[in-house]
Amino acid sequence: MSLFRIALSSLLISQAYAADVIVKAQNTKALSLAGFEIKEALIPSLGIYLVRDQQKSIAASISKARSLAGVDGVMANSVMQLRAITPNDASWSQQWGPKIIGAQQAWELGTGGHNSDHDDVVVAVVDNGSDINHEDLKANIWVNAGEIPGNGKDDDGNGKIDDVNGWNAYNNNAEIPVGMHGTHVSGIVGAEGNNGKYTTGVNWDVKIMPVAASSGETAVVLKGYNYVLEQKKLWLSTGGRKGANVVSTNSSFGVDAAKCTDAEYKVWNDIYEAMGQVGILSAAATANQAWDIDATGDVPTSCESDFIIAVTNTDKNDNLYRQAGWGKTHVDIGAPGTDVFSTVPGNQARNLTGTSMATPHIAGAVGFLYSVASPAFTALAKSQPAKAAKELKKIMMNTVDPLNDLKGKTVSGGRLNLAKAAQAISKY
Ligand SMILES: [Ca+2]
Ligand SMILES: [Ca+2]
Ligand SMILES: [Ca+2]
Repeated sequence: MSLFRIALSSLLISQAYAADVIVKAQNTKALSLAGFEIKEALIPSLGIYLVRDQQKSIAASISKARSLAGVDGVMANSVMQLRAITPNDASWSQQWGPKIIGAQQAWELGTGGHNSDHDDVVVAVVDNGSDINHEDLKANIWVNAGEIPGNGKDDDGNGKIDDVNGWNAYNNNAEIPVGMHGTHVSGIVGAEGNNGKYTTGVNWDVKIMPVAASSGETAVVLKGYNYVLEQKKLWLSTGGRKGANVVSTNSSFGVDAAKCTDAEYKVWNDIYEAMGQVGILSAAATANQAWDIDATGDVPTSCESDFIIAVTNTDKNDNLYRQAGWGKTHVDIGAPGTDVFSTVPGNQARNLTGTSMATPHIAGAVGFLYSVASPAFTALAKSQPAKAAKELKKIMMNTVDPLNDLKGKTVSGGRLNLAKAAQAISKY
């Protein structure tokens, strides 16, 4: 129960074990005489016991125990449940996505940002750029602590000049373009939550690393991913003093009907594997086509790496969107992607639809799960990052809400349930 970070005053008494009550008594004699079975001494030094009797209702048992001499206090043996949290963001009412994945319950365990060792959790949004000055994003954009902005020097020695917030692989510089698509995706991962403005991301708090690299050109894609890979390697090798604790990439782009095994795309799989080895899962959007991509192929979602989480698009009725790919072997999971309200450039927000919108729910969830994971999982993520990543993916896949529309069409057969995944990893 202590796993739930809820203030005692906010507990919901939602359920109780029939006829079990907790009493504080000077001794157990009167209780025994009155027919109470002393089940357990909970805190012997304070005279607190768990007792049971044959009354049909808790209220009757409580009232009977209260009537006894020497009994100082009686209460129900309540079971706590995760209480739903409602953030105050202006457009929350339009955000069906977080609601359907159980984010409100998951947020009882934490709202993102840091792991149990207080390290920042970073999600790399590999896209066409991001409006890093958007009022609902700027607090959650990653900052490279080792880099002095705008001095024309590579202060942290990673070979990239002035890379303060991320990287632009199109132009080989640190200027992050303001991309509409990437801004929307970024907001789904981590628009600042509960600040009264716009929307909330899956994470209220997280560090988003914008990497401009979504492209049909493999060279650009590889350079973008390589930036992420090198930052994570640096973070691991310096014990967190340099680099970035990237746990997930979001890739809401791809090549329709392409085979990952073809020579020109084979290296894509290699980079997902390399990132996986340092504990980075890659959430990838499958095609916006009513296709079985096991048959048609797709890059990257038909690539074989275990570190890819291939995502398709479900709507608010938990149906597979009419223009979204599936694949029993290659498409892992569904997530909200239809009419998703999120941030767009110029301090705006709007609805967009696509596997592009589904995928950042998963990338955001990966970041979120690292933030609520148990200390044992955090330790594993440092000592064996690849194993931790696979364990996290397995938990996410095993805790989905099964959907008729995704049965036999996806590996997991369901849509993300963030609350269940969060509870599982918090007990890892
Ligand atoms: Ca640098
Ligand atoms: Ca610099
Ligand atoms: Ca907000």
